[in-house]
Amino acid sequence: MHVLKHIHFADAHRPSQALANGGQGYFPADIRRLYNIPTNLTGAGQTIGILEFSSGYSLQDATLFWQMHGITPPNVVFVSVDGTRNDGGTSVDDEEASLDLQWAAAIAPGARFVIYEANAGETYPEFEAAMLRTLNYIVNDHLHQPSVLSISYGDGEDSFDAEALQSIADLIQKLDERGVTVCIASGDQGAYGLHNPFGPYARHADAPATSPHAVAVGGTHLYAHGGECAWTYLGPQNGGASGGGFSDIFAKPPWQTAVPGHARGVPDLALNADPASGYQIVFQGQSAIVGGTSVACPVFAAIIALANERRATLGRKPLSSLPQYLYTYANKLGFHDIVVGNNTYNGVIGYEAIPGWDAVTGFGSVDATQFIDTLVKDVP
Ligand SMILES: [Ca+2]
Repeated sequence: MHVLKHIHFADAHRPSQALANGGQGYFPADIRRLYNIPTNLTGAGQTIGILEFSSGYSLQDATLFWQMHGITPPNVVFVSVDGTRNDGGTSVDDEEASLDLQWAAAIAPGARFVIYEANAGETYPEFEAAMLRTLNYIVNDHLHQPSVLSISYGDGEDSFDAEALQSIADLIQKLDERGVTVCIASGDQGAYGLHNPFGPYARHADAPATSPHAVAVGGTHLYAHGGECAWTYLGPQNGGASGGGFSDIFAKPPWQTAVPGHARGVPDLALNADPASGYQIVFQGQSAIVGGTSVACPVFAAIIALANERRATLGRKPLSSLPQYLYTYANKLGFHDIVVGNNTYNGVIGYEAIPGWDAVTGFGSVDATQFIDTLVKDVP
């Protein structure tokens, strides 16, 4: 088994017309502008935890990326959950940790970053165990105390043991109750949802993003003028589609009144993820362009750190129960509703982006200024 990352490189052999900056991909300043991210917040005083499974990073790559964009390198702490070392970003499997750190810090450069590293193992049960080990570690990590976590790993629920997924969801609920918002990528294989391309050819929602107390972050295609459609599979040039659908394990939480059916629906929201409108990173000394809900997730986690920073200045606790409040305050949060596209993938007919919540992009992307204002003023 390979590690279940939700990352896609842009296809260098099929350069997309949509890539920003003359084909270099989006820069931090573009994403800040297009999502209206407040310029007076940096995440100062906040700690963002990033979970990595057998994926290391190079601080040299990250520092080069930040310096290219005028970002002061943040404080980065490496924490090994189980003795797994940071391999320094030297493996081909290290794009995940690299992009997570580079882009979360691009949006919240004043925050402190804690990289929780664990061994992914070789099998699904080993990966489940690594996820449980890491979440348990963070529950007991009174030293670093992150207020938001970013998890860009997962696979269709069927790949995992239902009991293990329940245990993971219980830990996520415990973290959320303590003021740790857990953000999880909804996957890059559309409604099909499996990394394994050989079936079964049916709809699979992605775990652990289906955990009811996690925020599931899906994917869009972001145009340079700011309009968006769902990340929709067009062919090898854009490699995937926004993960989304309905859980076979978790019932619909009471706050998902906007969601059809009786199951937990994902994603809750979405940000740019299509590699054809991808993000620049520096990897092994070179510029590269990446996409995937793997990037949308740390960008969203960083926006939550900005909201918590503003809440702290007003004497308010870090956000808790955010998954619930996304639905309660959906009309005030400044969502950009996405109504074009679908997540059909690998021969499995997916869902359509429609007005309001949909199982491709959730409520859509955000106007971050309005989103944060509501999270600070209206959410207890
Ligand atoms: Ca919609």
